Amino acid sequence: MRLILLRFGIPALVAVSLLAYFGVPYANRLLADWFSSDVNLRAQLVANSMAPTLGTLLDTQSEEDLRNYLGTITTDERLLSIMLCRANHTLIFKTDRTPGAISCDSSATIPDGSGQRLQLKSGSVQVSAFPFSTSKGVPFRVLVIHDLSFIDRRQSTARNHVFALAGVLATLLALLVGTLFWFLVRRWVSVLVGDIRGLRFLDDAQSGAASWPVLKQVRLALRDMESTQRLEIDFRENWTPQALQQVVREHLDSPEMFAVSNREPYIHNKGPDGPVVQVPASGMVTALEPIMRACEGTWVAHGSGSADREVVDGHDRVRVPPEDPSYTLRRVWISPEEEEGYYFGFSNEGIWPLCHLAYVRPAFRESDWEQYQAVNQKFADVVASESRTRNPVVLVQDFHFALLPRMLRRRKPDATIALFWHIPWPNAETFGVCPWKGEILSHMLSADILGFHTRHHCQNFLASVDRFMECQIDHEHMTVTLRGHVCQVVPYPISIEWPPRWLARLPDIDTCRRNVRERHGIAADVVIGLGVERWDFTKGIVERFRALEALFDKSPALRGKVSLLQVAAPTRSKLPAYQALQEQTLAEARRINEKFASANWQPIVLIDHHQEPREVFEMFRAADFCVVNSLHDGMNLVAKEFVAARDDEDGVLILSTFAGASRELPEALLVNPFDVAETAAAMLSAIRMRRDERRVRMKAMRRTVKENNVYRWAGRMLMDASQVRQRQSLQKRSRTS
Ligand code: GDG
Repeated sequence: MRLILLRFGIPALVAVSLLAYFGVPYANRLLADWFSSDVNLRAQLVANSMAPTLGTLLDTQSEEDLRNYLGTITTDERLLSIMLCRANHTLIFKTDRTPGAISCDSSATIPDGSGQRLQLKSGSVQVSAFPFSTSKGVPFRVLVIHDLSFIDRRQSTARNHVFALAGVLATLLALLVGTLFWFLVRRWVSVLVGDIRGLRFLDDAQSGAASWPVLKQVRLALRDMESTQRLEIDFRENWTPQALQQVVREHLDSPEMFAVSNREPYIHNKGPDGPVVQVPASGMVTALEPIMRACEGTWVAHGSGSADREVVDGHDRVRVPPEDPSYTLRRVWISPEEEEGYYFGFSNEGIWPLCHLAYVRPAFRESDWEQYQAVNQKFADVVASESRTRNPVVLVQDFHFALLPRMLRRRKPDATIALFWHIPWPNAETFGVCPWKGEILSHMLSADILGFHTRHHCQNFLASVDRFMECQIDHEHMTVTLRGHVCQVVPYPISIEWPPRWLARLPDIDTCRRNVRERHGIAADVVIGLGVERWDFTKGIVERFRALEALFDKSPALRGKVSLLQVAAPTRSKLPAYQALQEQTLAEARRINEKFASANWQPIVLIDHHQEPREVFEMFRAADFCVVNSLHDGMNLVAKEFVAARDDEDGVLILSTFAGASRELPEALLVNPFDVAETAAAMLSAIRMRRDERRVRMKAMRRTVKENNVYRWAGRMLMDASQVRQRQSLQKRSRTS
């Protein structure tokens, strides 16, 4: 009703007011002019017909005759009175009803043959003057006075009619204009909504709609706005937790935020004096934890620690980080059978080797797939039941939850869902060996945003979709439309917090070097090479040992002068491939150490257990060079952490070209990890590199990691999520209007 009033009532009111203001006075004036000239004509007829008789009567000077004669003439209702005046404007005679305000003298200014309208108290009159002469030639004027009150009456009737007509016309006009405007706006909105979806900016450039100038301007403005937002994100130099919070507040309107992952950020294990907290060795946790600290919200993850159940409340929730709680960890419990099938089986024996070109054959078992589906559904249900709002923002992490986007969408249709894939995406041919490729792709495509580390991974994903799905792919805008749902495929290179929080508690570089040497038995004059990773076959640990062996083979002078300190944090140890890797690693370390070791030096110092983050960062600060020679790696955060730890602008990074990080850190010494000789040569270059070159390279890498920190990673993804939400709410409005 309000809409109708706005659309039609107001324009009609405006039109009637305009007509009343300008139209009615104009019509009044026009009518008055017409009537006045009619009355004047009538007066002339009367005067002309009286003239001969009056001439004779005036010569005889019989007042009685004049009274009788003029009395009969002024019986006409509208002819009020007649006055006869001399040439010197004195009265000869006037009939009874002559208004007192009119005299021969006051009418002297009326030109002969014309009339003048006068407004008297009793109403308006018109006085018309005509010159005549008596039979004897004496001049006199006849004033014919007409009553004009009938004109007033007619004017008022006419005004009422004009008002009524104007009202009807204005209403019709307003209806017409309103309807036209409404259709026009609807058309614009629908074209703009299409544009905003990002699908048709260029496609319909030829269409009629695109040629509407206003629409064109609005489109340009929209595009400008989007690219300004993008620039704001891309060129903001100082990405901090506060900047990220600002994005969440201003662009997303502080929504309910969820992160979902398999690995939890804090694990509570049983210790001799009660639960002990452990930060797991996981790139995903390293990246996401600072984001959740900044954005608060709820992190839903598998409760895998032996004391996890002891510390949660009645809703399986615990506030973390333990030392300064800022967000909620919601633990999900899964049975040993579920863990076996979903985690060890499908995730780690199926998808992990499928996505990494490390030449480990993926295993696909029907029973694993069933557990994978069941656990994905369990997590979707937990997120849906934890959520108190209609449209939360859900950041789904990694390959453990490929099915979650669709499962969650069914429960929360208005949620904004982003799935970030932390590992590489293989080419279509490789992905094609997965028996459930269609199900995986279609579930993933229910997300609003699919993030990968590199454009290359995005392209591999689009190629897989192209090969195995019936849907519409827009390669230019990197979108996939499946059953009307648009999913954006975007590269977001992940990173670390800057500065890493563990650095704050560490001493200066020299002290760190001393501590590490002392703790691991490395002499003061020995160059320290460092490797830190989960004990995974993709990380190239064995290849690294062989490169070290090749170095000592080729440069015997370096024996006794260089040690490789290797942290291998046990991971997925239940799986045969990982057990075999651990055995092989230990055997190779033993073999190489036996080959070169001396009384107080050994080439490889292997730490085969989990380290605290503080210890890891102390090693980064103590090392002369760090080797990251992954056979295949989505990004690799160890490379970035090493750079971040070096506020002395020293240390050399050796980096695999098959790690996503190599795209951002070309100042590292880049190697093909399968080429042992090349890796050995890079180690030699690192040992021999001059201080000034080390500084130049490290400085450049530090700038990159500082600017492209994890807050920017999340900021870009959340900005895109905010655009998705804007589009969705526009679509919704256009559907309901
Ligand atoms: C996946 C992708 C991608 C290592 N040992 C210990 C320990 N770490 C920490 C490191 C680092 C993290 O674990 C490893 O991160 P990466 O990125 O190197 O590797 P993945 O775990 O395989 O991560 C990878 C990442 O996701 C993010 O997207 O970069 O490509 O494979 O932070 O410092 N931490 C502790 N003790 C250890 O013994 N506390």
